[in-house]
Amino acid sequence: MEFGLVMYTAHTIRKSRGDFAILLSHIVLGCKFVCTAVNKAGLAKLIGLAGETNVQGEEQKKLDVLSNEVFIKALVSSGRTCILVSEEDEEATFVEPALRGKYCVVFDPLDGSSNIDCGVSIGTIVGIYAVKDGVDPKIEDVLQPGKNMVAAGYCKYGSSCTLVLSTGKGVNGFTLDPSLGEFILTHPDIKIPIKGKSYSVNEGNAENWDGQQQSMYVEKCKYPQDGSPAKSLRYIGSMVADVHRTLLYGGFFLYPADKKSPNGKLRVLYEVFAMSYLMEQAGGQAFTGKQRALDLLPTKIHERSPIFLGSYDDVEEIKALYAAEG
Ligand code: AHM
Ligand code: MG
Repeated sequence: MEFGLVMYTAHTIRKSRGDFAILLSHIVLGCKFVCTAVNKAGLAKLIGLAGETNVQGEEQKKLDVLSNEVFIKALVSSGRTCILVSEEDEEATFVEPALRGKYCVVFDPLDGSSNIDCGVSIGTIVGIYAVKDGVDPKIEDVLQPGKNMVAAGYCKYGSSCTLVLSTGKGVNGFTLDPSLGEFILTHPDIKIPIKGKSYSVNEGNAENWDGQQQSMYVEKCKYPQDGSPAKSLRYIGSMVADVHRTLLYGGFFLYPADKKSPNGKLRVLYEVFAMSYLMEQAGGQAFTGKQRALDLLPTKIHERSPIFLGSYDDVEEIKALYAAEG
Protein backbone atom coordinates (compact mmCIF):
# COMPACT_ATOMS: atom_id res chain seq x y z
CA MET A 1 0.00 0.00 0.00
CA GLU A 2 1.24 3.50 -0.83
CA PHE A 3 1.22 5.93 2.07
CA GLY A 4 -0.68 8.31 -0.13
CA LEU A 5 -0.45 11.90 0.92
CA VAL A 6 2.80 11.33 2.85
CA MET A 7 4.53 10.04 -0.33
CA TYR A 8 2.92 12.74 -2.44
CA THR A 9 3.97 15.44 -0.02
CA ALA A 10 7.54 14.12 0.22
CA HIS A 11 7.80 14.18 -3.58
CA THR A 12 6.46 17.73 -3.68
CA ILE A 13 8.86 18.86 -0.93
CA ARG A 14 11.85 17.77 -3.03
CA LYS A 15 10.54 19.76 -5.97
CA SER A 16 9.44 22.96 -4.22
CA ARG A 17 11.71 23.50 -1.22
CA GLY A 18 8.84 22.53 1.01
CA ASP A 19 6.64 25.64 0.74
CA PHE A 20 3.89 23.95 -1.19
CA ALA A 21 4.07 20.82 0.95
CA ILE A 22 3.65 22.92 4.09
CA LEU A 23 0.66 24.74 2.57
CA LEU A 24 -0.85 21.41 1.58
CA SER A 25 -0.41 19.97 5.07
CA HIS A 26 -2.34 22.95 6.48
CA ILE A 27 -5.13 22.48 3.94
CA VAL A 28 -5.27 18.80 4.88
CA LEU A 29 -5.49 19.76 8.55
CA GLY A 30 -8.44 22.05 7.73
CA CYS A 31 -10.15 19.21 5.86
CA LYS A 32 -9.71 16.80 8.77
CA PHE A 33 -11.07 19.37 11.21
CA VAL A 34 -14.13 20.12 9.06
CA CYS A 35 -14.68 16.40 8.44
CA THR A 36 -14.85 15.81 12.20
CA ALA A 37 -17.22 18.76 12.65
CA VAL A 38 -19.48 17.56 9.81
CA ASN A 39 -19.63 14.05 11.27
CA LYS A 40 -20.66 15.44 14.66
CA ALA A 41 -23.00 18.15 13.34
CA GLY A 42 -26.27 16.35 14.05
CA LEU A 43 -25.23 15.47 17.59
CA ALA A 44 -23.88 18.93 18.32
CA LYS A 45 -27.15 20.40 17.09
CA LEU A 46 -29.11 18.22 19.51
CA ILE A 47 -27.00 19.55 22.36
CA GLY A 48 -27.47 23.06 21.02
CA LEU A 49 -31.26 22.70 21.10
CA ALA A 50 -31.21 22.58 24.91
CA GLY A 51 -30.29 26.25 25.10
CA GLU A 52 -28.39 27.09 21.91
CA THR A 53 -25.09 26.49 23.68
CA ASN A 54 -22.75 23.49 23.58
CA VAL A 55 -21.21 21.60 26.47
CA GLN A 56 -18.47 24.19 26.95
CA GLY A 57 -21.14 26.87 27.19
CA GLU A 58 -20.12 28.33 23.81
CA GLU A 59 -22.63 29.42 21.26
CA GLN A 60 -23.17 26.87 18.48
CA LYS A 61 -21.66 28.06 15.24
CA LYS A 62 -23.19 27.27 11.92
CA LEU A 63 -21.05 24.68 10.19
CA ASP A 64 -20.25 26.87 7.19
CA VAL A 65 -19.11 29.78 9.41
CA LEU A 66 -17.04 27.38 11.52
CA SER A 67 -15.46 25.84 8.38
CA ASN A 68 -14.52 29.28 7.11
CA GLU A 69 -12.80 30.15 10.39
CA VAL A 70 -10.97 26.82 10.37
CA PHE A 71 -9.60 27.27 6.85
CA ILE A 72 -8.66 30.94 7.32
CA LYS A 73 -6.70 30.02 10.47
CA ALA A 74 -5.13 26.93 8.88
CA LEU A 75 -4.06 28.87 5.79
CA VAL A 76 -2.74 31.98 7.57
CA SER A 77 -0.83 29.89 10.12
CA SER A 78 0.92 27.98 7.31
CA GLY A 79 2.97 31.15 6.73
CA ARG A 80 2.79 30.34 3.01
CA THR A 81 -0.22 32.39 1.88
CA CYS A 82 -0.69 36.05 0.96
CA ILE A 83 -4.27 36.41 -0.35
CA LEU A 84 -7.27 34.35 0.66
CA VAL A 85 -10.63 34.49 -1.13
CA SER A 86 -13.43 32.63 0.60
CA GLU A 87 -17.02 32.24 -0.53
CA GLU A 88 -18.01 33.23 3.00
CA ASP A 89 -16.20 36.59 3.00
CA GLU A 90 -17.22 39.52 0.84
CA GLU A 91 -13.68 40.91 0.67
CA ALA A 92 -10.40 39.10 0.07
CA THR A 93 -8.14 38.64 3.11
CA PHE A 94 -4.60 40.01 2.73
CA VAL A 95 -2.34 38.14 5.11
CA GLU A 96 -0.20 40.36 7.36
CA PRO A 97 3.38 40.75 6.07
CA ALA A 98 4.98 38.78 8.92
CA LEU A 99 3.01 35.66 8.01
CA ARG A 100 3.05 36.08 4.24
CA GLY A 101 4.05 33.46 1.68
CA LYS A 102 3.71 33.24 -2.06
CA TYR A 103 0.43 31.36 -2.46
CA CYS A 104 -3.06 32.79 -3.04
CA VAL A 105 -5.82 30.39 -2.03
CA VAL A 106 -9.39 30.70 -3.31
CA PHE A 107 -11.86 28.41 -1.59
CA ASP A 108 -15.38 27.49 -0.67
CA PRO A 109 -14.99 26.18 2.88
CA LEU A 110 -18.27 24.22 2.86
CA ASP A 111 -20.03 23.90 -0.45
CA GLY A 112 -23.51 22.45 -0.84
CA SER A 113 -24.93 24.13 2.25
CA SER A 114 -28.51 23.12 1.46
CA ASN A 115 -27.42 19.53 2.20
CA ILE A 116 -25.88 20.23 5.62
CA ASP A 117 -28.94 19.73 7.80
CA CYS A 118 -29.96 16.41 6.22
CA GLY A 119 -26.46 14.88 6.41
CA VAL A 120 -25.98 14.49 2.64
CA SER A 121 -22.46 14.80 1.16
CA ILE A 122 -20.93 18.28 1.13
CA GLY A 123 -17.36 19.43 0.56
CA THR A 124 -14.56 21.99 0.54
CA ILE A 125 -13.24 23.31 -2.80
CA VAL A 126 -9.79 24.88 -3.15
CA GLY A 127 -7.79 26.55 -5.94
CA ILE A 128 -4.21 27.82 -5.58
CA TYR A 129 -2.29 30.52 -7.47
CA ALA A 130 1.30 31.59 -6.84
CA VAL A 131 2.62 35.17 -6.92
CA LYS A 132 6.16 36.05 -7.88
CA ASP A 133 8.58 36.01 -4.91
CA GLY A 134 9.20 39.40 -3.36
CA VAL A 135 6.34 41.21 -5.05
CA ASP A 136 3.58 42.78 -2.91
CA PRO A 137 0.35 40.83 -3.41
CA LYS A 138 -2.53 42.60 -5.14
CA ILE A 139 -6.06 41.53 -6.00
CA GLU A 140 -5.06 40.97 -9.67
CA ASP A 141 -3.01 38.00 -8.41
CA VAL A 142 -6.27 36.09 -7.91
CA LEU A 143 -8.16 37.65 -10.81
CA GLN A 144 -6.40 35.30 -13.21
CA PRO A 145 -7.66 32.63 -15.59
CA GLY A 146 -8.03 29.20 -14.02
CA LYS A 147 -5.35 27.78 -16.33
CA ASN A 148 -2.81 29.75 -14.23
CA MET A 149 -3.64 27.86 -11.04
CA VAL A 150 -0.79 25.75 -9.69
CA ALA A 151 -3.11 23.31 -7.94
CA ALA A 152 -6.78 22.62 -7.26
CA GLY A 153 -8.75 20.10 -5.29
CA TYR A 154 -11.74 19.28 -3.18
CA CYS A 155 -12.50 17.29 -0.06
CA LYS A 156 -15.80 15.41 0.05
CA TYR A 157 -17.40 14.79 3.43
CA GLY A 158 -19.74 11.86 2.86
CA SER A 159 -19.86 8.10 3.43
CA SER A 160 -16.09 8.48 3.22
CA CYS A 161 -13.89 11.57 3.46
CA THR A 162 -12.06 11.83 0.15
CA LEU A 163 -9.51 14.42 -0.93
CA VAL A 164 -9.04 14.81 -4.68
CA LEU A 165 -6.06 16.87 -5.77
CA SER A 166 -4.14 17.97 -8.84
CA THR A 167 -0.89 19.91 -9.03
CA GLY A 168 -1.04 20.00 -12.81
CA LYS A 169 0.26 16.49 -13.43
CA GLY A 170 -2.89 14.38 -13.28
CA VAL A 171 -5.38 13.82 -10.49
CA ASN A 172 -5.03 11.70 -7.35
CA GLY A 173 -7.64 10.76 -4.74
CA PHE A 174 -6.92 10.09 -1.05
CA THR A 175 -9.33 8.59 1.46
CA LEU A 176 -9.15 9.48 5.15
CA ASP A 177 -8.52 6.45 7.32
CA PRO A 178 -10.25 7.58 10.54
CA SER A 179 -8.32 5.10 12.68
CA LEU A 180 -4.98 6.55 11.49
CA GLY A 181 -6.17 10.10 10.95
CA GLU A 182 -4.27 10.11 7.63
CA PHE A 183 -5.24 10.35 3.99
CA ILE A 184 -4.25 7.22 2.03
CA LEU A 185 -3.80 7.14 -1.74
CA THR A 186 -6.83 5.15 -2.87
CA HIS A 187 -7.48 6.61 -6.34
CA PRO A 188 -4.14 7.09 -8.13
CA ASP A 189 -4.09 8.88 -11.50
CA ILE A 190 -7.85 9.34 -11.92
CA LYS A 191 -8.99 9.40 -15.56
CA ILE A 192 -12.58 10.27 -16.36
CA PRO A 193 -14.25 7.85 -18.81
CA ILE A 194 -14.44 9.37 -22.29
CA LYS A 195 -18.24 9.16 -22.27
CA GLY A 196 -20.69 8.75 -19.41
CA LYS A 197 -24.03 7.13 -18.76
CA SER A 198 -25.50 9.90 -16.65
CA TYR A 199 -26.15 13.64 -16.64
CA SER A 200 -26.40 15.89 -13.60
CA VAL A 201 -28.42 19.09 -13.50
CA ASN A 202 -31.16 20.84 -11.52
CA GLU A 203 -33.83 20.12 -14.11
CA GLY A 204 -36.39 21.98 -12.03
CA ASN A 205 -34.86 25.15 -13.48
CA ALA A 206 -35.49 24.01 -17.09
CA GLU A 207 -38.36 26.40 -17.71
CA ASN A 208 -36.08 29.35 -16.94
CA TRP A 209 -32.90 28.14 -18.66
CA ASP A 210 -31.19 30.68 -20.85
CA GLY A 211 -31.04 29.39 -24.46
CA GLN A 212 -32.14 26.12 -26.03
CA GLN A 213 -28.86 24.18 -25.96
CA GLN A 214 -29.23 22.65 -22.50
CA SER A 215 -32.85 21.65 -23.14
CA MET A 216 -31.80 20.02 -26.42
CA TYR A 217 -28.97 18.18 -24.67
CA VAL A 218 -31.23 16.93 -21.86
CA GLU A 219 -33.86 15.78 -24.40
CA LYS A 220 -31.13 13.78 -26.18
CA CYS A 221 -30.16 12.18 -22.87
CA LYS A 222 -33.75 11.13 -22.18
CA TYR A 223 -34.88 10.26 -25.70
CA PRO A 224 -31.76 9.29 -27.70
CA GLN A 225 -32.42 9.07 -31.43
CA ASP A 226 -29.33 7.04 -32.32
CA GLY A 227 -30.33 3.74 -30.68
CA SER A 228 -28.12 4.31 -27.61
CA PRO A 229 -29.68 3.76 -24.16
CA ALA A 230 -31.17 6.75 -22.33
CA LYS A 231 -28.86 8.33 -19.74
CA SER A 232 -29.64 8.29 -16.00
CA LEU A 233 -30.25 11.55 -14.16
CA ARG A 234 -28.12 11.89 -11.01
CA TYR A 235 -28.30 15.14 -9.05
CA ILE A 236 -27.40 15.71 -5.40
CA GLY A 237 -27.31 19.51 -5.45
CA SER A 238 -23.87 19.49 -3.86
CA MET A 239 -21.22 20.32 -6.45
CA VAL A 240 -18.43 18.37 -4.78
CA ALA A 241 -20.54 15.20 -4.64
CA ASP A 242 -21.94 15.63 -8.16
CA VAL A 243 -18.51 16.36 -9.65
CA HIS A 244 -16.88 13.52 -7.69
CA ARG A 245 -19.35 10.98 -9.10
CA THR A 246 -18.91 12.45 -12.59
CA LEU A 247 -15.12 12.24 -12.30
CA LEU A 248 -15.13 8.59 -11.22
CA TYR A 249 -18.00 7.19 -13.31
CA GLY A 250 -17.99 9.60 -16.25
CA GLY A 251 -20.90 11.77 -17.33
CA PHE A 252 -21.86 15.38 -17.57
CA PHE A 253 -22.52 18.07 -14.93
CA LEU A 254 -24.12 21.35 -15.91
CA TYR A 255 -25.30 24.51 -14.19
CA PRO A 256 -26.49 26.79 -17.00
CA ALA A 257 -27.55 30.42 -16.76
CA ASP A 258 -31.24 30.96 -16.07
CA LYS A 259 -33.63 33.86 -15.50
CA LYS A 260 -32.92 33.82 -11.76
CA SER A 261 -29.14 33.60 -12.22
CA PRO A 262 -28.32 35.27 -15.58
CA ASN A 263 -24.62 34.46 -15.18
CA GLY A 264 -25.24 31.00 -13.74
CA LYS A 265 -25.11 30.23 -10.03
CA LEU A 266 -21.64 28.81 -9.52
CA ARG A 267 -18.72 31.05 -8.65
CA VAL A 268 -15.82 31.27 -11.09
CA LEU A 269 -12.82 31.41 -8.77
CA TYR A 270 -13.51 28.69 -6.22
CA GLU A 271 -16.18 26.49 -7.85
CA VAL A 272 -15.91 26.65 -11.66
CA PHE A 273 -12.10 26.95 -11.94
CA ALA A 274 -11.12 24.35 -9.36
CA MET A 275 -13.50 21.73 -10.77
CA SER A 276 -12.61 22.58 -14.39
CA TYR A 277 -8.91 22.21 -13.57
CA LEU A 278 -9.50 18.74 -12.11
CA MET A 279 -11.69 17.71 -15.06
CA GLU A 280 -9.07 18.72 -17.62
CA GLN A 281 -6.31 17.05 -15.62
CA ALA A 282 -8.38 13.84 -15.60
CA GLY A 283 -8.90 13.95 -19.39
CA GLY A 284 -12.34 15.62 -19.42
CA GLN A 285 -13.38 19.10 -20.50
CA ALA A 286 -15.06 22.19 -19.01
CA PHE A 287 -16.94 24.77 -21.11
CA THR A 288 -18.85 27.93 -20.18
CA GLY A 289 -21.15 28.00 -23.20
CA LYS A 290 -18.76 30.45 -24.86
CA GLN A 291 -15.23 29.26 -24.18
CA ARG A 292 -12.94 26.83 -22.36
CA ALA A 293 -13.75 27.51 -18.70
CA LEU A 294 -10.09 27.78 -17.64
CA ASP A 295 -9.51 30.62 -20.15
CA LEU A 296 -12.09 32.87 -18.47
CA LEU A 297 -10.61 36.08 -17.01
CA PRO A 298 -12.56 36.99 -13.84
CA THR A 299 -13.01 40.67 -13.05
CA LYS A 300 -14.53 40.24 -9.55
CA ILE A 301 -13.68 37.73 -6.85
CA HIS A 302 -17.25 36.41 -6.51
CA GLU A 303 -18.06 36.43 -10.24
CA ARG A 304 -20.31 33.64 -11.53
CA SER A 305 -20.41 31.65 -14.76
CA PRO A 306 -22.49 28.95 -16.41
CA ILE A 307 -20.55 25.67 -16.45
CA PHE A 308 -20.72 22.43 -18.45
CA LEU A 309 -18.11 19.87 -17.46
CA GLY A 310 -17.39 16.17 -17.52
CA SER A 311 -16.46 13.39 -19.93
CA TYR A 312 -14.67 14.57 -23.07
CA ASP A 313 -17.25 13.33 -25.57
CA ASP A 314 -20.23 14.55 -23.56
CA VAL A 315 -18.80 18.08 -23.41
CA GLU A 316 -18.12 17.88 -27.16
CA GLU A 317 -21.87 17.34 -27.64
CA ILE A 318 -22.88 20.50 -25.79
CA LYS A 319 -20.13 22.46 -27.57
CA ALA A 320 -21.55 21.29 -30.91
CA LEU A 321 -25.03 22.44 -29.88
CA TYR A 322 -23.67 25.88 -28.93
CA ALA A 323 -21.69 26.07 -32.19
CA ALA A 324 -24.79 25.16 -34.22
CA GLU A 325 -26.89 27.85 -32.50
CA GLY A 326 -24.18 30.46 -33.20
P1 AHM B 1 -23.54 27.10 -2.09
O1 AHM B 1 -22.13 27.53 -2.37
O2 AHM B 1 -24.41 28.20 -1.57
O3 AHM B 1 -23.61 25.85 -1.29
O4 AHM B 1 -24.19 26.81 -3.54
C1 AHM B 1 -23.49 26.01 -4.43
C2 AHM B 1 -24.25 24.72 -4.63
C3 AHM B 1 -23.45 23.69 -5.39
O5 AHM B 1 -22.82 22.82 -4.51
C4 AHM B 1 -24.50 22.99 -6.20
O6 AHM B 1 -23.96 22.50 -7.42
C5 AHM B 1 -25.52 24.03 -6.45
O7 AHM B 1 -25.37 25.00 -5.43
C6 AHM B 1 -26.91 23.51 -6.38
O8 AHM B 1 -27.79 24.53 -6.66
P2 AHM B 1 -29.38 24.27 -6.82
O9 AHM B 1 -29.89 24.01 -5.44
O10 AHM B 1 -29.89 25.54 -7.42
O11 AHM B 1 -29.54 23.09 -7.73
MG1 MG C 1 -20.39 27.02 -2.88
